[in-house]
Parts: sequence; C-alpha cells; structure tokens
Amino acid sequence: MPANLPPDYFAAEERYRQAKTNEEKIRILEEMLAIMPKHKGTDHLKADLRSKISRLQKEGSKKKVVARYNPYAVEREDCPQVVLIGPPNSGKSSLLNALTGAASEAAEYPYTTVKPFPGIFRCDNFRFQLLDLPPIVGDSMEGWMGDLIRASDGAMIVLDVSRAETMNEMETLFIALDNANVFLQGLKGENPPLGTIPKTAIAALNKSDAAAPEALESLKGEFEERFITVKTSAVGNPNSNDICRGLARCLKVMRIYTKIPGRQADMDEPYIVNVGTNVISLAGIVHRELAENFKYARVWGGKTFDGQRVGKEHRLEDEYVVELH
Ligand SMILES: Nc1nc2c(ncn2[C@@H]2O[C@H](COP(=O)(O)OP(=O)(O)O)[C@@H](O)[C@H]2O)c(=O)[nH]1
Ligand SMILES: [Mg+2]
Repeated sequence: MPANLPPDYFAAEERYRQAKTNEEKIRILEEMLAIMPKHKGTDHLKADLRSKISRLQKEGSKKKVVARYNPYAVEREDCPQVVLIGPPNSGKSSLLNALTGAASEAAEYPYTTVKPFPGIFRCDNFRFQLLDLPPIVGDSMEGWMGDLIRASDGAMIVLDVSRAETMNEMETLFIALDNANVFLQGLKGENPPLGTIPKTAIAALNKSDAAAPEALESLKGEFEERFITVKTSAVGNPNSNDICRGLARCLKVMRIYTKIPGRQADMDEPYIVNVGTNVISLAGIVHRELAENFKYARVWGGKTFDGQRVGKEHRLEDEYVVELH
C-alpha cells in the first residue's frame, strides 16, 4: 500500500534535513509523525521516525552525564598545586589552616575531611595551592583521590611525629600510593618504577611540639634519606619559611616579576614558574599575544642584569624582573 504522504510532510522533511540541533530535529520528527496519514502503508515509516527520535534523545542525555557536577573537582590557581597526604589525624587539615589561613575542618577524631579543600600558602612572595585531602587508610584509596594526586604538581607528606605507630603507617601509605601508580620522588630524583607517575614530595614532620626529641630525630633520620624534611607544628610554630623553601626547591620553581614599559615592576605578585623558564616561555605564560608579537625583553636581576636587552632564549633566574616588548 502506498504511503500517500501530503505536501506538508515533504516540507517538514526538508526542514529536518536543514536542522542543526538535536532538539530541533526531534521537534520536526514529531511534527512529521503527526502529519502522517494513519493507515497500513505508513507503519514502516512511523517506526523509522520513532527510532530516529529515540536515538536523538539518547544522545542528548549522554551529554548531560558528561557535564555533571563533580564534587571532587578543584579549581586550579596560577601557582603550583601541592596535595597534603597522610594517615588519619596526622594534622593535614590543621596544617593547611595554619599555613593558608583557610578553614578546613579539623578535629581530634579521624575522618573529618571527606572532600578536597584548597588554600593558598603565601610565603616570601612564593605561592602554592595546598590541597587538603581525606586520610589514606590501609593500602588503597578512592579513585578520585589517586586522580587528584597524579594530577598535582607535588605532594607534602604530613606525618605525626608524636606517635610510635607513624613509621609503620607510612610504609602502608607508600603501598597505597604504589597501588594508585604514584611514586613519591625525593631530592635525588630516583627512577620511578615502571608504570608509576613520579610525584615530587617533601615530608612535614608535624606535631613536633608534642613529640619526644629522640622519636622526632629518629623519624627525621629515616625520611631525610629520601625527602626534604621540615619540622612543623600546626598548633605552634609551623615553620612556614622552611616549608616554603622546601617546596620551591623540590618543585623547582622560581619567582619572576614582570614590569610594563615605563612603569614600576609589580614586586608583590611574581609569576611562579619552573626553574629554567626562558623569556619567550614567560611571555607565553603572561599572555599568548605577547609571545606571538615578541620583539625583545629587558632584564634586571642578580649581579649582571640592569635592564639589558635579551632575546627569546634567554634563561631567567629567581627574582629577576622582566619587561616584555
Ligand atoms: N599537638 C598538636 N596537635 C595537632 C597538631 N596538628 C594537628 N593537631 C591535632 O590533631 C588532631 C587531628 O588534626 P587534623 O588536622 O584534623 O588531622 P587530619 O585528619 O590529618 O586532617 C586535632 O585534634 C588537631 O588539633 C600539632 O602540630 N600539634
Ligand atoms: Mg583532615
């Protein structure tokens, strides 16, 4: 039996071909279904239109799932990101608060922290985004935590030096990290085992205010073999300067001040860039157009530079002032 379709149907079909969005297509397909005469000859066509509609609807809902809100996502700042990792109650949240002035929930009972909590640690014009995390318990961790650790620029191991169990706990922690394919890399730049991602780390020996001196020294000795270690106390003296210097050294970053021609340099908010960054990479970090239209730079710093002109490949050093042209 012929379908005997009316002209309206063909007009709609033409609009369907031109349609750009899925919603528009679905709307027109529904119109076509409504226009279609109801008899046996159109059964096949109707089924075809319905399956097209259902396919388009599925596509739409798939996109929504991808764009769903992720409660563990952390917005990055324009400085290196360092994750705080450690067993329960070692003082990660308290230390984050002491160093950044943030207010991550801290308490005497374990498992207070359930989500990542960021804060900016400013010291000596360096900036680091510290990320408080839930404790690592046993030899595994939730997938999202591994994702965050692997995506960070470095880690700060926070250990409680006032407890005798700490060394054993740390061994389990290293196994959990290994199971998440993370290898904490110390000063010597050890080769990471095959299949793991190296993450540069320092060790914060927390609760040093409450530790027996011998216990503290013995843990310090153990960790110093691999990591830069800093004695700290979240409730007493956090030793911010040493933590800052330790992070800068281990993450290999430096402070570069920029200056607009004819104006004073901004000496408060340097760019925090990798050691070895040259003039053209800095220009790219400041603004893509500055890199594209780069002519030359003037550099102040150290004993040698007092506004000399330098080219693209010139390597910068900590605390240099750069004027990009
Ligand atoms: N004496 C002392 N207590 C601390 C220190 N840091 C944290 N605490 C205490 O240890 C408990 C656990 O701290 P919290 O920051 O919640 O640990 P987290 O589970 O690692 O985040 C709290 O009661 C803190 O007050 C420290 O440096 N010295
Ligand atoms: Mg906590």
